[in-house]
Amino acid sequence: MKILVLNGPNINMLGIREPGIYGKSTFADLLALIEQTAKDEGIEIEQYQSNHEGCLVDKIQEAYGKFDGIVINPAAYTHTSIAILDALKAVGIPAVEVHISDVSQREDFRQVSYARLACCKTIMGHGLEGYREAILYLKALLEGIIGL
Ligand code: CA2
Repeated sequence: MKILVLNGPNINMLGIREPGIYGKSTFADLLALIEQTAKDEGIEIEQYQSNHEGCLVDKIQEAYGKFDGIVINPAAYTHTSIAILDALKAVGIPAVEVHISDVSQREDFRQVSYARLACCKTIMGHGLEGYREAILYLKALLEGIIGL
């Protein structure tokens, strides 16, 4: 089983500012948590972060035929990017949307998620742990233990 974990703009700055919203953990901590989850669960995982919308679209397209699932935190592109939505729809790979913060309790402009329209589940407000939950959810889905 191969899962692609994608992170959008500024996620690489985690832990540097706004600990009240995103916590004190760093991006390196996030990468390590995902690596450990992959090891524990016997899943092959590739991680990719970009500050550029087109690079994220390219990575989603390249996942076609190679990955069984996608975990994606599109960050600010969540609220603006029809291109990421279309790419997720185009590849048709089961995808889970993750947000570190609870975007439902934040500014109005964060209430829209285009990516969500192509995702089978959204996990928000669980901090970095949300990524682990997303991976476990995809694993159960892909193994047929749970349904959509
Ligand atoms: O809660 C999330 O995971 C978000 O996707 C994080 C994005 C934000 O634009 C989304 O609305 C919700 C922001 C990524 C991190 O931005 C930082 C800002 C300041 C300091 C460090 C990171």
